[in-house]
Amino acid sequence: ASYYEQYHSLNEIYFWMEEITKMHADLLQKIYVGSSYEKRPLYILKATHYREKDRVMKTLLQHLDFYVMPVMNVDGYDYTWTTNRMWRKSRSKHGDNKCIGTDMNRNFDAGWCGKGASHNDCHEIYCGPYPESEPEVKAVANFLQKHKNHIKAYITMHSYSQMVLFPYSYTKNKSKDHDELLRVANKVTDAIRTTSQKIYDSGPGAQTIYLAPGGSDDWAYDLGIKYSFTFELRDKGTHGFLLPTNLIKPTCIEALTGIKMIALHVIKNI
Ligand code: 0X9
Ligand code: ZN
Repeated sequence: ASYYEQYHSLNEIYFWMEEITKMHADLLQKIYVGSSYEKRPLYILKATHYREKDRVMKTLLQHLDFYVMPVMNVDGYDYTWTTNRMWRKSRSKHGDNKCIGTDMNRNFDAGWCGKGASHNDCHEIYCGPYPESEPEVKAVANFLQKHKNHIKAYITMHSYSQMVLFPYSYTKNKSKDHDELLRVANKVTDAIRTTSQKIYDSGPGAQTIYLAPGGSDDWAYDLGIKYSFTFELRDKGTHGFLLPTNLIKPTCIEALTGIKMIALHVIKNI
């Protein structure tokens, strides 16, 4: 199996980011955007310009740049390799809290800590002591804020449940772009069904999965980034968060199909 069909430790991913950006210095840039609670660096890769073999990718890269953050929760990710494979939260400790970790997808300043999040630091969906209390969340929010005028779309990759979600998740109210976002999400799930026979559901987060305030998708949307999505990748619960290695590749192909559909829609509407 290739490098991309295996799971990698955080240090391997750091090494890979360094190597790939050196190897393709003409197309790729590594941008330092801040540091984690445990002082690890946070990086975003920027991919520019074509010289691409894939026809659709070439068209997309002629019109758009892609920013990719391979790992946002660097501390938590490392902890899943050293100590607890199922760790979800950050690794921060606040004040006299009893427990470690804030749910980064409850820590953005969008309907922060309403119904669907918890003020209890020992819970998996702890929203943190205040919005953007997590340095990783602050770093992503700052980056989006700084680039909001030229960011056309935002996609955050999660697992699992096979869904394409869009705002809102902090309220059951429809967003003002609901109809268009539903059309785009349906284009994504249709394309995935055609290419991989896998069923993904689509809809606004609060109605489709559950109320979950403080998410990055809702925050990016309210910042003015209309095409804001959460992909919940494979599977639907058979393996859950422990997706077997042989399913990495087909899952990535689905994710990429979705990204392409969104990017094509964005290009048409620039
Ligand atoms: O609960 C979440 O944060 C996401 N599901 S997961 O199992 N990957 O944790 C759903 C996120 C949907 N979007 C927002 N809540 N904004
Ligand atoms: Zn998630």
